[in-house]
Amino acid sequence: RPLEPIFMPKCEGKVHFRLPASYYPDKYKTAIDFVKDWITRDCDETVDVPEIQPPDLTLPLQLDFYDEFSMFVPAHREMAKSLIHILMNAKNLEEFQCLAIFCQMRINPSLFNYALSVAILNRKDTKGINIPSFAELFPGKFIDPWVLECARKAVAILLPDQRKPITIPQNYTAASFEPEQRVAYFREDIGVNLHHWHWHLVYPMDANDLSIIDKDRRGELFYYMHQQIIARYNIERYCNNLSHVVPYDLKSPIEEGYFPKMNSKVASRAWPPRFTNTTMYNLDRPDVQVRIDLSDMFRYRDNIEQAIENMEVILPGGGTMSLEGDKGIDVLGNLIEASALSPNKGYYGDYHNGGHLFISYSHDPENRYLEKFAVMGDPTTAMRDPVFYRWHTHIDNLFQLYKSKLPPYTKNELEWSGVSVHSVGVESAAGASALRTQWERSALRLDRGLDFAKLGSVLGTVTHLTHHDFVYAITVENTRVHEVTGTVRLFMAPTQNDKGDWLKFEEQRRLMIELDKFTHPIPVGRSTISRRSLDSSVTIPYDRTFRPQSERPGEPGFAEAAAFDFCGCGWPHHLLIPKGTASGFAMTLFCMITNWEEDRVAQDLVGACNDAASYCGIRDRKYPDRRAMGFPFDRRAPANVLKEFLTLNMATSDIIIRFKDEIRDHQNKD
Ligand code: CUO
Repeated sequence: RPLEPIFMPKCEGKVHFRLPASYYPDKYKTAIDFVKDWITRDCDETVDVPEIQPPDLTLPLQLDFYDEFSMFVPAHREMAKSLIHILMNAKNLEEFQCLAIFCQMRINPSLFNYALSVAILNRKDTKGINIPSFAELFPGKFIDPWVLECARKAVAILLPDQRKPITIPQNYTAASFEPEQRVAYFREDIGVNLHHWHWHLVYPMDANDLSIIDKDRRGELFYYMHQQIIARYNIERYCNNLSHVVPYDLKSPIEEGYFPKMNSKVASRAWPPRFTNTTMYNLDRPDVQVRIDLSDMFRYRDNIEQAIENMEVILPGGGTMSLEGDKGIDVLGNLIEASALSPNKGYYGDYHNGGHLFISYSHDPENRYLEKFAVMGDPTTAMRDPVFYRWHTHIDNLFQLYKSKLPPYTKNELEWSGVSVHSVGVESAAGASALRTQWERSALRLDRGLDFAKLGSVLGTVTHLTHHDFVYAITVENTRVHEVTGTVRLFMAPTQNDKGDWLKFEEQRRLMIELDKFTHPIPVGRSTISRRSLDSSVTIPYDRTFRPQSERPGEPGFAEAAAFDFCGCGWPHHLLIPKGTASGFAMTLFCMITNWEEDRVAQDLVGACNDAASYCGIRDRKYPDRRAMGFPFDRRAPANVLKEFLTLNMATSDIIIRFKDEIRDHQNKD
């Protein structure tokens, strides 16, 4: 069990792993004698861990144990690359485990956890191994530190059955008169932040072995997944009387402040805040070997825009690479991010990552006050900050500039002759054409994130947005002579902005959020397709965000816990539907059915975790749809309003999202 905080009891599964003395760094040698009996007290069995050849940890050890790790810092990426390489090259599972145990006690915990998780997600022999939820291991990155203090006290003083769940407050980072606070429930949602962390874990930006990075359409997925986050956030803003996000390009002060009120578990310090109207300055941070001027960023941006204008990228030797064709958006995604697959980092820079760095060090660009990076410097915490959405809107605008250069889809490319969609609708307890949302209280285990925690769990309860389950009903007609298979594409977008103005097609298409995509047989004649919201290809089930409480075989929830590896990536199901409003927020539901024979990617999906493929892809497989991500809304169209865009194989309907300001307790369905 190499993944847990130091000295957490090692025998929850009743097995104690006895380590050779060579595993312990000097700093623990005396401590281990002291706590040994306590650690092994409840163990039934002891297993001796074999000696190993100590790995060369020179590079990863350059990061102090109590420092912060960020994959946006190039020097940290090099350390992570080295450690991932060591873990990936273990000859077999036993050596891998031994190396992990050996490294755990020496390497900075955040760096170690990142490298170990990437290795587990990419080694062939670790498929299905459970990665603990990051929110449980590093709760300080997700919740109010006061809650952790209570949890520490609870585990120190109370027996497990005396411990009551600790309420994790929902609104604690700003006063209610701060307008941005109206969407804090989205930005600070545990599931949203876990998804983002998990996505970047599944799609790391750098590694020695390029096969770890070079996953099918990863550059395009970087663009699409973040585009969808922005669209979803804008809709939440409209529901809360806020206007859409204003892009941020580092040139002016950031109007929004952000005070995270979180403590770092590792460094025992507070995450730095950012005051309102903070200006960007050149970065000179010798502590992380970062020295970059703002003018460099502006030059990179000009070069990126030039590449889009010319539809070709300049390569290091002076040659060029075309951005035309299906692969263009993928190349551009890797170039703008930038991942190690960028065709020319020297010329186009580390642009998107650089923006994260500038913003996250804006409170102390020269290390004058010895302050570490703020929340924008870590994918685990970045989405909490309003400026995340502003920077990513700027990034998305670059992708949209590229997409605007592509010809609109022709009627021929959109239509499917012989198949027409007559209607699409939803049915829920709120009635036909209506969806219901409200608050929900869920439990989260806190004890796994505490060093020296005694046996037994301590729970926290979080309050988050949720919606009532519903069913889509789609009426379709097939006038061909035989049954066909279709790809059903479901999206939703608002009809009006926060001011009540009706949205034009161009505005609406950028706000289209994917709800689901699935294949379905379409028999000859008229038929109805029924689909549960719970089966969405965008989301992971509730239990993968708020983990089952048991880790013991035989107890409820154990099997689901074991599936939390790649399968942890996916939009949290409780946020499938935007909040809506008390009086009802109007949305357009959109359905398109395309010919699966043209969309399909021939591959075997047996055993693959593919229930949240829309934003996360499928492990070791190709992205399961040949069309551009976001199709048919990824390109501009000559239509003024959505109606003018529709072809026979599309349908829309008006729906209302009604929010009820009540809290319910989550009921486990099983
Ligand atoms: Cu996910 Cu900027 O890439 O945060």
